[in-house]
Amino acid sequence: MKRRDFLHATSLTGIAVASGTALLSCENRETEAEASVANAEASFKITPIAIATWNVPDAVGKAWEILSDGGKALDAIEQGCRVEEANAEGQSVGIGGLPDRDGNVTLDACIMNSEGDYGAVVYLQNIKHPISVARKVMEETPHVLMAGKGAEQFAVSLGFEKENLLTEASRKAWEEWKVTSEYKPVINIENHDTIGMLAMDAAGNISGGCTTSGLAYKMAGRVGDSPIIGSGLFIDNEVGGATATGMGEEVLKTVGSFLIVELMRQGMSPQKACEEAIGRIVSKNKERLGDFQVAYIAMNKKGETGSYAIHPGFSVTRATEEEITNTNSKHYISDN
Ligand code: SD4
Repeated sequence: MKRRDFLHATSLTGIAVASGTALLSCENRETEAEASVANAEASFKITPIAIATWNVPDAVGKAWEILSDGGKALDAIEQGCRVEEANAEGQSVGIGGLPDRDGNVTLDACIMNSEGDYGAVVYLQNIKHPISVARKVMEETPHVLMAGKGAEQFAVSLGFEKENLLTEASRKAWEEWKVTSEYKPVINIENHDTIGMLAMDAAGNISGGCTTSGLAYKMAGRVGDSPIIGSGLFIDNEVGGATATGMGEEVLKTVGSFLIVELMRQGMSPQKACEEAIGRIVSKNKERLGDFQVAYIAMNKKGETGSYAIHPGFSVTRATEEEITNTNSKHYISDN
């Protein structure tokens, strides 16, 4: 039963009840109407859910805390992502992120709400929580995307604190890298805390976020897919959402998250849509598949989820009423 029909059935019940004894066999009709409303409610029972790329139980746990308390998906996303951004041991997001070739930690993030609004920051330095700055861009400016110094000044003007994001461990890793200075992204090396997260709240609204320090030892100025609408993240609250991780250049070239949402709009399951989006990348990179990883996760309005990666090693963290789990994703390499 469609939602429109459900509302229609609900108003019919109202009419039947209001007519009271004037209607012959009214009792039966009421019972029928009640049964049909109960069925409709069952088929529309919204169960909140949060999923994220990689093994991030603390972040997804935080998001779940908010969802299970009746909170909004957007708040769950922001608060969940902040957990990993603040984790100094995670070397691919927020504080502790591995720097670019020049030793600068530069952060990218975006957030999208169920109304289709979007905010993002790219090449942000010295601010630990780019996901929150992205939300401020969305909610408090006429813009959607802010970069570098301007984004930093905007954040500082709102009271965000400036701090050194290069931890001792990440500085050491960079010093070691400089010995050879060989730029060769290693599959799943950051295994992993770059976080793409999707959540549906009890009202059935979906939001998403994505936050990262990008690829380790990237060229100064490089920006990946994560903060770019349609590539690293896309939400359409009528359909669902998708988010990406891995080699951003390949996600950008195929506008992967938008593609997945559009495929779901046409009726594909989240799983099949993720597989199709990975398939597009695979078909264009047959000769160099061994060089990089890309993975997607997706969720539709029924709360069904899917994930797919090119290589093994990618996993998805999921929080539902029952539990928080981390499961290995299916991937192209063993399917072919
Ligand atoms: C990027 N997609 O900057 C990000 C990095 C990432 O797993 O997700 N790494 O290309």
